[in-house]
Amino acid sequence: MPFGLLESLLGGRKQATATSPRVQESQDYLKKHPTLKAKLNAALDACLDAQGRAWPDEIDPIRYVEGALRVTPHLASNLSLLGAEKMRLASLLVSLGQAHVFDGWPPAGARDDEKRALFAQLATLEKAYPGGLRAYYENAKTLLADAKEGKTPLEGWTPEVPTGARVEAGSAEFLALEAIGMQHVGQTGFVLVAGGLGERLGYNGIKIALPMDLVSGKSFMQWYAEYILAFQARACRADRAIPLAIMTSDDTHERTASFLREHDFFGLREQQVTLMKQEKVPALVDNAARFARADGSFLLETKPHGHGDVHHLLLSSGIAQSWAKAGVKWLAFFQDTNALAFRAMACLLGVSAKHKLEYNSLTVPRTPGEAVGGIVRLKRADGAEMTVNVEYNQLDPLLRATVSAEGDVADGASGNSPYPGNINVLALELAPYIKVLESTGGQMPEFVNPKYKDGAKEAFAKPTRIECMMQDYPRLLAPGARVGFTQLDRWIAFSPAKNNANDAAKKAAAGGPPESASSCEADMYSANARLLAKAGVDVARGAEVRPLGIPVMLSPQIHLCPAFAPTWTELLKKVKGGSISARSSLVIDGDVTQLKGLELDGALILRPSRGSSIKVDGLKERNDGWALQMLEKGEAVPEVLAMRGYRLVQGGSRTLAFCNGKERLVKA
Ligand code: UGB
Repeated sequence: MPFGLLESLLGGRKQATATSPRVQESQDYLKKHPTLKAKLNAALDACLDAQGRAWPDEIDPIRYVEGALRVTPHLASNLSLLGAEKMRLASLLVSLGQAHVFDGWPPAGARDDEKRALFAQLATLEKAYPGGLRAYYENAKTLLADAKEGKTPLEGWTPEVPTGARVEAGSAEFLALEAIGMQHVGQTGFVLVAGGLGERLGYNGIKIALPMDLVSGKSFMQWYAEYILAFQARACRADRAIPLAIMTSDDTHERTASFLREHDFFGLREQQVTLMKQEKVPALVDNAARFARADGSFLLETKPHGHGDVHHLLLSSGIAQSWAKAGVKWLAFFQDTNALAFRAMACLLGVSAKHKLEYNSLTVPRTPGEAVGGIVRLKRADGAEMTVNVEYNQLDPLLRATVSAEGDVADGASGNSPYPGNINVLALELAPYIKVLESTGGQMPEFVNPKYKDGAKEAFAKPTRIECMMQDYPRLLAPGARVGFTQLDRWIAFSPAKNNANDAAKKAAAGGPPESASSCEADMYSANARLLAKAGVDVARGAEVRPLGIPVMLSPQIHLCPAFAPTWTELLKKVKGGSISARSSLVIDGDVTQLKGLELDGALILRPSRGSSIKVDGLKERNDGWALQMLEKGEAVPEVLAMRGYRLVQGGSRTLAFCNGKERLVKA
């Protein structure tokens, strides 16, 4: 609303200019309510103080007055608590049909701190969502109306199998792409989305603090930090650091910040790491998008808005822009518990750079029905087309409604879905990304998924909210934008820890990947065994075991730290021949410059300290070794073991940990 109108309403501050009946009505009303008039004056002063900031358009003066006094008598008896900004928020809520939020408020003097807490929460919610609470409410109403009518965002689109780079892990093409990727990794900014609580995993800590394997004991976070440092050591000048942004949420922020501080940022410089906290959004109780109130307080109930918030946050925090100024050309997004993603990172960046892709998602062959989205080329009758992720819950209905009566099934020959599986490891070119976000204000496509209680789709079983996903970014791009994918074998790129043991066992029994803490650990050992085998090491494989009913191959246990070989190319250069027995444990944790002819039957830890290195040439090591021991039912153990169902018993082992700042040759 222009100042003139508000001022005319208040009368006497300036010459009244507007004379519409509504203004007249409002003026009369204000005459009868001097307290409110004083409040409005204060609000106007606050706006004038804010140097030229216009009175927010969304404030209709009549509703403002009504909202404050007539519609919400509970608020009227609390006027003494409300300054200009609180008045603005209160009237905004009233104008959005949310006056119920103030129901039950006692007059000023009682529970005032709780009332102030609501306004603090509203201010946060208003700021966090692109376009504020009004935009949230309007988007929610539209999406809820569409959901009620059964409309889907994919209506009118027909799916096709997309084309992209399908690369065989370890092939000449893979190695060539790694080489290109390594030329670009020094100009990459990494983005970890770690705002999820991991309810499915059922772990009480933050997921990035979970040990990814028991032989090294390293957390996922340590692994990611070590990888970034290994890339940095190979691709950057000494004064340059590869930046990392971590998206947190109320559920993870404090614990992430203190975890990083406690571990001295795992060797990263503190300034290299930025945390950006995503805020939740109001939960909605009905199709009118009325906000839900939290039990036992005056606060609103809020729910996560999804990992798509990462784009808005990168823009609104200024991180994307400042990285671009510092010479960053690419962004690499990754999830919290998929350690293997980094084994594929150089290849992914290589594909992006080679094919000049604005957006490139890493994919793996998808098991039909699996809870990962499918990458699909969508075409419309008017000629429009786009290559996007179709989320797992939408893929089957889309296929049934268009090209396949059977829905989300295997393509016959391979046993896999014909649609590549999205694993949310994304490489984006930064400059066009910033332009797109600036033009959209960081607003992502959204969806709503209410669970209705009744056939008329009027009542919800529990409050819902609108959500967005990071992989929906290509939907914002203009036709012709360079969007692609990079398909790699699953063993080298994807094995997250997402499910608790019970659910994982059920998933495995149904023929899908278990994605538990144990399978994630086992798949890392297996990938390392395969990598060494490809470099000519004779690696024996142990038998499958079934801790907590989940079938996994946990032997031998091999940990190859990023500093040893962040790429397959480097691993091939450093490793030559040798053998590792099935009962062995090998931990390479530091600068091992050569691993030639190692014959291992037992446990060996190579851990040169920073600045020192180890060169192995024909070392033969045999000792009692370490063993994985299955837990007894109900045994009292730390959570990280209980969720796995086994422990590591450290018997005889040999550790080489030189620290003299030189290279030490270790022979037979
Ligand atoms: N995350 C956040 O940071 N904030 C949030 O609000 C929510 C999550 P989930 P989901 O690779 O297996 C995704 O919950 O949503 C972080 C893709 O949509 O584990 O079931 C969270 O901390 C799907 O297409 O995943 O499914 C975690 O790091 C497929 O790629 C990440 O976002 C699937 O992941 C993912 O959150 C998969």
